[in-house]
Formats: sequence, C-alpha cells, structure tokens
Amino acid sequence: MTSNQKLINWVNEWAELCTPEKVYWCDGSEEENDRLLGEMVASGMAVKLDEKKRPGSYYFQSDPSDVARVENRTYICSAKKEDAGPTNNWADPVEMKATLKGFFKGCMKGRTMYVIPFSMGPLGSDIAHIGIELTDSPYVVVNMKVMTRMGKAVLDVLGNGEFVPCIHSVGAPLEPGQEDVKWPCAPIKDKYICHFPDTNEILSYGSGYGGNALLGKKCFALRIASNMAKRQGWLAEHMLIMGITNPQGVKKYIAAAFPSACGKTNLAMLVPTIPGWKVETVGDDIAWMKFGKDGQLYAINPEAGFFGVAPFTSMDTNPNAMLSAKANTIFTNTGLTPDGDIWWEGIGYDAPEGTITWTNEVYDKASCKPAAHPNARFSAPAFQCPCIDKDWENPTGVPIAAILFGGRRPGTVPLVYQSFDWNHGVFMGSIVGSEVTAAAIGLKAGVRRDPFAMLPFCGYNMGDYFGHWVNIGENAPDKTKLPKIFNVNWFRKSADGKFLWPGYGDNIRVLQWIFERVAGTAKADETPIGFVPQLGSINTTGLDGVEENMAELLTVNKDQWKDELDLVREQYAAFGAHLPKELASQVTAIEARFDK
Ligand code: TSX
Ligand code: MN
Repeated sequence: MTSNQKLINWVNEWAELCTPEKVYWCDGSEEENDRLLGEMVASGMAVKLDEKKRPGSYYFQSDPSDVARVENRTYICSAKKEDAGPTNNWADPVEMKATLKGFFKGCMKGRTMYVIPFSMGPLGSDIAHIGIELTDSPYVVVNMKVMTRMGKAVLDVLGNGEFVPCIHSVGAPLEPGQEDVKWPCAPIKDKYICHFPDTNEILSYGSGYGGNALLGKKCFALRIASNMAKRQGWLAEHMLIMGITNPQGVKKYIAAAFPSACGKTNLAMLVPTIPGWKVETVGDDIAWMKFGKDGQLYAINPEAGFFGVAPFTSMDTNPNAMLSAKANTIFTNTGLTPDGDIWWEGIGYDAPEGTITWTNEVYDKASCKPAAHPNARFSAPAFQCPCIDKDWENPTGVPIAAILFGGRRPGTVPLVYQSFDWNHGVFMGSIVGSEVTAAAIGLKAGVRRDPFAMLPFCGYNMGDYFGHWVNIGENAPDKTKLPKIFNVNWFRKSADGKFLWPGYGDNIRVLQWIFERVAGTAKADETPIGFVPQLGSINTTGLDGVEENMAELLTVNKDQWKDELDLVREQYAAFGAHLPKELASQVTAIEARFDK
C-alpha cells in the first residue's frame, strides 16, 4: 500500500516490539469499517443500534476506570523541563522512552496491530498534516474513521513525505486461550499519554478512551501541532470555527475558545433567534490558522467529525448536534434503550422502561445513578450536520474576522467586550477561566484559569505560548487585517443568582454586535477593560424581560476588576521570565486607566 520506506521500517520496528498476532493496514473503506464493527458486535464489545431508529450506529460501554482524558498521566517529554513549563507534567524523553518500551514490549500479544494513516485537515491542504496511528483497538479504528480523513487515500498523498508517528495500545495483551474483556485497558497507574515535541512523536499506553486513544485529536492536533505552529509561525488552537451571515447576505467567520462546560459545541451549531441571520459550522473543537497570500488569517478544521459530550444535548439545546448523530454514529457510555436506541440525561424525554446504564445495569431513576456517564460521547460525521458550512473542507480554509474568548463568570465580566488591539486581546485570552464552586473536590472556590482554553492542550511552556501569540500579531503580513478580539460571557448572574442573559440561540444578538463592530458600525463605550456595547446597541427586539438586565450585563465595576487584576498577577507569577512583557504591561495599563 505504500513505498514509504521510513513508514514501513517504523511499522516493522513497533510490530517487533509489541508482538501483535498480525499487522493490518487500514484502507479506510466502508467494507473495512463494517467488518470491524461486525467483529466487535460478535465479540460483545459493541451493540448494533436499531437500524430504523439509529441507522449504521453502534453502542459501546467502557471500563468504569477508563472514562475520560487522564491529565495527571499526560506528559510533555521535551529535552528541557522548562520547555514544558509550569502547567504541564514533564518527563525526561530518554527515561520516558525507556519506561514506555518496557510497557509496549509484548503489549499487543494476541491482538491485531492496526496501521491507520490519517490526515488532520482536508487531504492535500497546505494547512493539513498527516499522521499514522498504530493501535491494537478496533474501537479506535472506527472512531478515527469518523473523526479524521483516514485510509489509503492518505498514503497516496503522503508518498515519501513526513508523518507524525502515533503509537497506541490499550495495554492488555492476551495470553493464548485467554478470553478478551468488553473494554480492555490498563489500570490508571499504568496509563501514559506522552508527547515528544522535539521529535513530533506520540506514545499512548493503557487507555482506550477519547483523547487518550484517538491520537489525531488532542495529542496531535493540539499538543504536537502547537509545537509545530510555534516553530513554523502559525496557530493550533482549541477553537470552534463558525460562519455568520447577516440578513443582507454578508458573511464573516469567527473562531472561539471556551473552557469545558461553556457550550462550545452548542455555539458552533447555534440556531439564531433573530430572523434573517444564519450560522454555519466549520468545526466545533480545533482550529489550525495560517496567514494567506492576501494577508488574512485563514482557519481549517483539522477534524472530520464531532466527538461531543452527550448528556444535556437535546433538540432544544442543540438540534444540529442531535441531527448530526441521527445515523452512522458511535455512542460511548450513554444509556441503551430496550428498543435499540440510546438515551442520556437531558436528552429531552424520559428514559424508556428497561433502559440500561453505561455500567450495564437496569436504569433506576430513583437510585441517583445516571444512565449516561457525564462524559458519555457521540462520534458523529461532520458532513451530517444540517448547518455544516459549504467551505468546511475548503483546503485554503476560511478567513477569520474575529476571535472570541469566553468562560463561565457569574460576576465581574460583561456580556461582551472588545480588545483595544491585538496584544490586549492576547491578554484577554491569557486570563480566560470559569468560576468553580468549592464542590469541585480538592480545589478552592474561585476562578479556575484556563488560558486560551489550552491548559491541558498546550504542548510547551504556556508563557512562551503567550509570547507566540504576541509574535503572530507583531509579524502579521498586514496588521490591519488581523482578526478583532472579543470576550463573551453568557453566564453573568444577578445578585440573587439568576442568569441575566438567555443564552443559546439568543447569543446571535451578541454575535450581531461583534459582526457590526468588525464592520465598523456598532456603537461602543470605551472603558478601562476595552470597548463595551453602548446601552441599546445590542439587539434585544422580541426578548422578554432582558432589556432591564442590559445595564447590569454590561457593567464594568472598578472594585471587582481591581480584585480580578490581583488574581491575574498571581496567575502570571507562575510563568516567571517566560511571561511576555507585553502581557505584564497590560495589567498595569488597565489599572492606570481605572485610576485616571
Ligand atoms: O451552551 C450553552 N450556551 C451556549 C449556547 C449557544 N449553555 C449550556 C452550558 C452548559 C454546556 C448555556 N447555559 C448558555 C449558553 O449560552 N447559557 C446558559 C445559562 C442559562 C441556562 C438556562 C436559561 C438561561 C441561561 N434559561 C432561561 O433563560 C429560561
Ligand atoms: Mn475540546
């Protein structure tokens, strides 16, 4: 299938170490996909869902110990510890390789080693990159088929070119005659998700779940790609990409970063409540951005599917996600209904009698045990999304007019505000965070910072990453064409704890203001923290009981911001000499504007 000798040698080397029963090169065909899914149904790992209710779709339950990304088992193995920075686990690359070689030795015994050629980004795009994942998990193969462009066509594009080597094992060798389990994996202490940024390698051992195992996504498209992007002068970001068209037919694209639990996928697929406005989706999770020949910043979605959190996704909160997952979708750790469909908390209707939970018990509403694990997922092909953008696979990408940051902030942060310039926008990205309650075990209540929503995904020193963002602005081919930068906060609350903003489809009203700021028409007040909408400049037509909240939603309170800036200073202290002076000076500049 390939004459790439480097690739062939590499596969042989790892096959020799892992000693699988056989090596299988994935061609990415439908027959191959059907065959693997059929084998998994036969072995009891998968359940085929009802062909009428959920055509071409399958259901999986993971091991109860293997339900999410394992950040404390995730390592950046750069030569220098300082290059991993204060926000990552670091391990010496030579020592970690030796440790991992021990784990990988014989780890695929009794299993098949699948070779998965995949492209992150449209095949042949200048912005795209190719990876090869070796895995002993057929579940990973069928998920990679949804989430990436995968198979023989990728090898054709690769030719004798470079690829990012990704090695994955569930870490559960089978002795002769040993029966397999439904979801093989290793105990948590033996799980390792390791990145070698100096050589662009990924080694993942012991987990079969999501970002631990589908190595194209968080490991490659964010942690390794952020390193490549820094070296090569582009951006690999944890951002959705969406197109917004106004009633006059003018279209602009935006990219947006949010920490978890802010409804990023919901925003990417938003159904506008103002007549005449249209939202279309390019991607819901990751953006790779490069300057085009015209000096504008262009973004591609490196993925080909949505790996969405299932619970609380419904026809009310996100109809486009629900419709994306109508067919040809893989469900993991949701509930399973007796008529062969899936169910989860917040799906919008009651669980049918006899629904099975993700732990394979009969669901009992009174037991307080949910049917779906809170991190239950659907893997749905992007092309099935009713609002997918016509240019979502355009190899050139889409031009980005605005970049949004946001978080869950019940206080202090207005509904929306715009940065004065690029570096002030970088500052806004660097202080992103969500307020958490003390219930989040082991941590004190307050703002949990998640700069650029990249805390678990930046593959190098976060301080240097801030510097890279500063450099992107500094070295832009045409500074007047840089995206405008905004911060949004759908989650501001009144003193009595009620959400002041309706959110969801009404967020188009905030997007309209952003759209019109970019166009140069919307009115703003200059405040010490940035440009805030003038009262009356956010379209609230048709909204009940929101107009009287607008003043509070747009308030910038000096005392609250002084406290905020004290917290930012604390946060910044962790970066030491790696903190760019351009960001340190933002703190003093904002304070000076308050004191003027
Ligand atoms: O996804 C959300 N978005 C973005 C939508 C495009 N959520 C869910 C967050 C958890 C994933 C939201 N929750 C949003 C929001 O904009 N806003 C809120 C808060 C909220 C919740 C309920 C109401 C209002 C706001 N209910 C009523 O106003 C009736
Ligand atoms: Mn994400």
